[in-house]
Amino acid sequence: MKIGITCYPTYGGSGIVATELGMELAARGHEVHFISYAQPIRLTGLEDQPEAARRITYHEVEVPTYPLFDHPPYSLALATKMAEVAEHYSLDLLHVHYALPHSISAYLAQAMLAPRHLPFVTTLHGTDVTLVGQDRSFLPITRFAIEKSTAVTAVSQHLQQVTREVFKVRRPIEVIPNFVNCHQYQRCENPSLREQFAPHGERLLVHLSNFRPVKRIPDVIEVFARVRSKLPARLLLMGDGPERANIEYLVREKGLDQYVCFLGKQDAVYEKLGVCDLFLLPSQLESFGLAALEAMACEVPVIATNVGGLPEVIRSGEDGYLLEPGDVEGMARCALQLLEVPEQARAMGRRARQTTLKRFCSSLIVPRYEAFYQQVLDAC
Ligand code: GMT
Repeated sequence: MKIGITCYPTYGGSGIVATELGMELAARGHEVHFISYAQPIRLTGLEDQPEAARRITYHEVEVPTYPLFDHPPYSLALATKMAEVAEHYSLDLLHVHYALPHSISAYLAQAMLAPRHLPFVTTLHGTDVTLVGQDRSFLPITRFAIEKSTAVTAVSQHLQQVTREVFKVRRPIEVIPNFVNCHQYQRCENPSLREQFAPHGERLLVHLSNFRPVKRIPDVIEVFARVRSKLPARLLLMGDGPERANIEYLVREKGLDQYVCFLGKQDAVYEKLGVCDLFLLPSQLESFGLAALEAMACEVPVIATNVGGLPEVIRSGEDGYLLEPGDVEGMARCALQLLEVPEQARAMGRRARQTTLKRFCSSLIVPRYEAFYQQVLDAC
């Protein structure tokens, strides 16, 4: 198949899923065209797969600037590029990740190419529905985007249900969960890296996100402070975003700065996850929680919240623990219980890896996308 993929190319779960999907599809023989305003950040490591790399093309969307345009019209530039690429490379379909504005651009591209029919699949990732879609001003256009898509997928049953409730759409929404490449994401005992982060054999906790308020990173710090008061421990914070400065301030205020390491945006997150003992994700809401899955693949148990799609990913008591948002006391108790007996944490981490292997490996999920595309094409 010849597939055009559009996503937000910078850090964020939806862009990561879209990029990993494109690379996996190319490795399976499909021709993949990424269409976006910047090269997707995870589009790396292709030197090791020259065959797949030959099947991947990146098309940059240039947004015209003109004094009249206070707001450069990205959605229109994207629609134009989608139509151009679809025509020139005879794409079979477009797959857009995140409803706004990508589905609307795809809808326009489809209209521009008529009478030729260019189907487009929209994958809903979460914040496009739960945050953006619920802003009243965006609700009608998000609903329109969902209705006009040739087919729609959601990354969890929770998101499927919320989408139906919020937008009152009756059309089918296929649940295809997120995935992780289980060969790449695995535990890697790397004593020198671990020593770099925990030089005195301390327990190593980790959090990875785009540092947005919905992630509740102050709760990560609260839990860590409680753990650290009982056990020697260090905390790695990976990622960056609008909350970073507040968190740095909070860490200093609590006198924890020498125990907390801000790594910023990272490539090859699996290398760092693979030396950690415990992952914290105390989010207010997660439609899936890709970062938690990445940790689980690296045999790192997860303490997260009992919200959104997280219970579909993490079995509380097996792969980690799920608690109510804001329950930092409970999270600290679970963390201590696990970290006080390191073998217990390792055993839970190994179970988390088993869950990942059984349910979320790219080798299981990517074929579901292929089958879904075929179904879409057969119905056209
Ligand atoms: O979490 C974010 O703020 C970013 C957002 C995105 O679209 O990049 O993440 C959403 O999509 C991810 C990939 O499907 C999911 O793993 C995240 O749970 C979801 N975030 C939320 O629902 C808050």
